[in-house]
Amino acid sequence: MILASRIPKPTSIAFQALLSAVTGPIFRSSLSAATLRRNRLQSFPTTFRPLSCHSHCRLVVTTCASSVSSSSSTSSPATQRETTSSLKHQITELSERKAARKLYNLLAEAEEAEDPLNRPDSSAYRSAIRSQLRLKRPDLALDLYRLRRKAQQARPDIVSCDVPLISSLLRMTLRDDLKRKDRSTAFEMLLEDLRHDCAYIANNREENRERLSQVMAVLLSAVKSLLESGEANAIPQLIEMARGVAEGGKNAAVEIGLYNTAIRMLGKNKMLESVFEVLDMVRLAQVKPDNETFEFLANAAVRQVRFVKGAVSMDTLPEPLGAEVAFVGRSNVGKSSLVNMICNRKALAYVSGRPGKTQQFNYFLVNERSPETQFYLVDLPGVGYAKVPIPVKEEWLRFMRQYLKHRTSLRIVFHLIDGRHGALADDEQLMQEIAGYGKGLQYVLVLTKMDKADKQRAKRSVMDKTRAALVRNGCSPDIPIVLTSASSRLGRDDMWRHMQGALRSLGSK
Ligand SMILES: Nc1nc2c(ncn2[C@@H]2O[C@H](COP(=O)(O)OP(=O)(O)OP(=O)(O)O)[C@@H](O)[C@H]2O)c(=O)[nH]1
Ligand SMILES: [Mg+2]
Repeated sequence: MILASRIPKPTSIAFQALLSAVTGPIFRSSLSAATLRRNRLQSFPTTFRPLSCHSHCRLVVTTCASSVSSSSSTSSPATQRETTSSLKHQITELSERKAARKLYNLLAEAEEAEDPLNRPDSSAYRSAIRSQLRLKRPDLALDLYRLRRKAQQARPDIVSCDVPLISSLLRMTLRDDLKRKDRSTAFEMLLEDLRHDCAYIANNREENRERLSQVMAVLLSAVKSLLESGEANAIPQLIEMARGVAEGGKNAAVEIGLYNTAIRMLGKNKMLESVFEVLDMVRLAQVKPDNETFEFLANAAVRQVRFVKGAVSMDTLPEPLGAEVAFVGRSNVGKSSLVNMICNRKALAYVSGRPGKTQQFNYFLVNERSPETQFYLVDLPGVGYAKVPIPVKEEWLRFMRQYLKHRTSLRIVFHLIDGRHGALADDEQLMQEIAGYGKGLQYVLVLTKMDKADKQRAKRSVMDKTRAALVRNGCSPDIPIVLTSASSRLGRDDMWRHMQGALRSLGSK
């Protein structure tokens, strides 16, 4: 009855993980005749719904009520409507009287009713749980949710996963002062249900456009709540789920503000790896990042930065730290400007229209107070057209060659080339040298001042020419090329993406 062909191929490991929880039982229909007879749904078409249950999960088929005989039922739909409305009336009344415990008992007793049609339905549960939350009784709200969950195992008419409800519960559970242990048990349960919903969405993307965004919003706000309550352990799980949802493409789009908040909060909690994962989601969900996105990213990656030293020879270099990132290129190409852009600072490195401004290897120490993520950014003097005496220029060049070749803590070299002109003779020479430096060094080409080369064709042509120059000079054609502009701040995320490798190897979370 359940056809494997209706289940789209999972698109990621994350989804495979999610799906592995449900695929086993997919081929076992849990639809018994009795279940079908009990099915009271008025309007559901034939569809798959994941059923959350405690130890194992199943997919059940809910079927159009009209096609199902209800011969075993003693009550008519009219009686059932009466029951539901009477129950709802009592829920409202108890809620107004703030009788939280009685409200719980009401549902618990109704759940025991002999005739299944007299038991609370999804909407009765939802309104009772919401009342408990309004009455600031997350403990009872959770107890009711557990009751509903248990009932759900036998009754496919109870909506399997109610995202808005789970969202409210998550928020309240995390905000309210439940005991830590209770909170984490509740959190695990809610997360499990959400995971089932994610699996369901993965299988039924098209029918679930709205749900994609809804789940994404819940996951992102759960990230925020967890960080606020200082419980970051579950975050990787949440992020993995959100990533799975984001792979649904633009259907999972929620406003950029929600992603930004997650980035900001994760950054504050020094969870840089997760920051990049959220950035990946932004891209997957085809949401347009805004200025805040990059600002929060820069703040997450660079918590403190200061100039520490200007070195003029190998002997005067500072003691190596975990990692070092260098910016090389012709004079005036925009190296110092890019350092400022990356760090989200205006005047950290001195910028000038006059070529040859930077005259020593300027070392900037990033994240001084977190030894596990600290590293150096090194702004080098320019090669080529510097208005400095030739012997000085030659000395810089010699020093740069030694540095690039022998500085073992150097992880990435960003080679900047003016995007308007493409690679010149000095650049080609540099490419040739770096190509011979071995594999340990990550080499990235950066085309700068792209605000001035804004025609799409010009961009394409300079990219092609640069790639050809790389190949001509013995470099791999796979060397990444990043387009940047210190004026429009283009390429901030790409620059950070490349640096992330170096930071990761420092053991940042
Ligand atoms: N329009 C535009 N101008 C830029 C950009 N980046 C840098 N500039 C300008 O280019 C000039 C040189 O910038 P710097 O950052 O000092 O260049 P540099 O490579 O550090 O130069 P040296 O220190 O001399 O090697 C300055 O006038 C900057 O304002 C950019 O992306 N767009
Ligand atoms: Mg400079």
